[in-house]
Amino acid sequence: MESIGIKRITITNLRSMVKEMTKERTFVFIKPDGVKRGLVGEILSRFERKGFKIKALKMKWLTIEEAEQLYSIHRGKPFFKNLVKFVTSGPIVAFILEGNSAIEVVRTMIGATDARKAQPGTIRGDYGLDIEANIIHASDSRESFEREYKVIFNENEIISDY
Ligand code: 3AN
Repeated sequence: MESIGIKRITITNLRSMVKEMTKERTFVFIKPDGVKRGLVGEILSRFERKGFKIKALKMKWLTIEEAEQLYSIHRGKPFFKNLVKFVTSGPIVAFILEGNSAIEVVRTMIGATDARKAQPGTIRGDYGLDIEANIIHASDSRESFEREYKVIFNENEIISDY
């Protein structure tokens, strides 16, 4: 009886247990240039088709304080002021994605920071032509994710499993 019970647990749950263990979240936002150019649907669609689950989604106009918080690691760099000005120049669309190795996979999908050098097939490679107006941001580590998503989302705005 006992061994049958163990066997049943292994077969029916193994796949979902592995999926659960490899699940990771990342924070992404489409910058004002991407929103103004009408790329929201196209970009969300790429992530959905790839297999990521959207766990939270919000359109908003960042305040200067929020932008400074999001980019706090760049404070003091020569481009910081222009970066804050740029990301507050129009609304953004922010979201949290969940899936296997989300941070790494989404970074690959968005492409290099300098959109002029980003590979064709990546979001920046296909739609951007600039290092500032580079369409999209995505967390580059778990630490960045933990810091960044809290600037935009409350815990109760993240949808639990569906
Ligand atoms: P990424 O967005 O690829 O993570 P970061 O974190 O190095 O790149 O830079 C954050 C943002 O700061 C970039 N998306 C870009 O808009 C801006 N940025 C970075 N480096 C420069 C630079 N040398 N000149 C102007 N803007 C820059």
